Amino acid sequence: MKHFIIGAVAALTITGAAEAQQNIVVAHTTPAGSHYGVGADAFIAKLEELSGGAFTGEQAAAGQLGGERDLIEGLQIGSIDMVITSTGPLGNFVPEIYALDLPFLFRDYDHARKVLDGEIGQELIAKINENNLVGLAWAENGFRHVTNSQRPVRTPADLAGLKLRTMENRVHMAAFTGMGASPTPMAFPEVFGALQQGVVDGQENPVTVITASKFWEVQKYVSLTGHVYSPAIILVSPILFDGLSDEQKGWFYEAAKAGVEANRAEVNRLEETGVALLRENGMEVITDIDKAPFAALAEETAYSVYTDEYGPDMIDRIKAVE
Ligand code: EAX
Repeated sequence: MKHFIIGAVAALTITGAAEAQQNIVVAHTTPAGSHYGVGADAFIAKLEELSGGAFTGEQAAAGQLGGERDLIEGLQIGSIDMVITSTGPLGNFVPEIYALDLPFLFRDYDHARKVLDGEIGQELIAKINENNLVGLAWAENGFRHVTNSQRPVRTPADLAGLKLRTMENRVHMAAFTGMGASPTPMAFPEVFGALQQGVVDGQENPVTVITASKFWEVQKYVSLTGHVYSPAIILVSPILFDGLSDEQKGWFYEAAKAGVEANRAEVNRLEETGVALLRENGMEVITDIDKAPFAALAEETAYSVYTDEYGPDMIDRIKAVE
């Protein structure tokens, strides 16, 4: 009898708490300590603070809930709350986003952040919001570089015959076909195993991801090609978001800003320290790369994927941002 009473009181307390609290799961594909993980933690901390604990949060890191395409689909059907994802698979849902994945488009980090934080970034978030998704803010993955297990890559000729994993992104696949590699699209959670088993020879990702995923365990060479800037975005399920009050929505936007700030600071840190880490872990880093021939080939094949449908206006506008 005594036990029964204690049990009943405890159950009431838990029920009360459950009604007041909502736990938000932030899913992504890289490890919990990565640039996305740091961003997710900052988002969660800010959301908890602004809501006075009404919202709590946790990460579902390292692709435990699926690859980025699966995660985006999950947002649309409401099985996933929130996602931090690269734009890699997003063009499959919102084709206008392909503009951001064009190779050799952004000059540097300042240029990319200025575009994404400005009018163009807002316009593209509006497009995302028209497609059964809610974009909160642009975050960052970083400039991508080619790694492989076979040989140092310095010129497009060195890519010939290399089986290279790309994201599930038509622009990237076209770019690598143009540069002479054999692109193999694959979801990120499968990449480490595919490299390990030799299903593919190489892959391309920013220093952020190469270090977080310890690709040095399965790759010998990294060429600092910086062939494409990889944006990331913080997305929330429209099913979750539509159920929030305006005040609560405001907390999510505010918390997303804190997430982006922490994420970009971590990208900056890894841009400064990451290459040394790759060397320390035995990778041969190829830095003497003439990007011009890569750019010429990539642009020839990749830009038309976007311009055939939408014309060159957006590209010109992005390039014009100082
Ligand atoms: O967003 O798929 C990729 O290569 C991405 O860069 C990775 O999932 C992080």
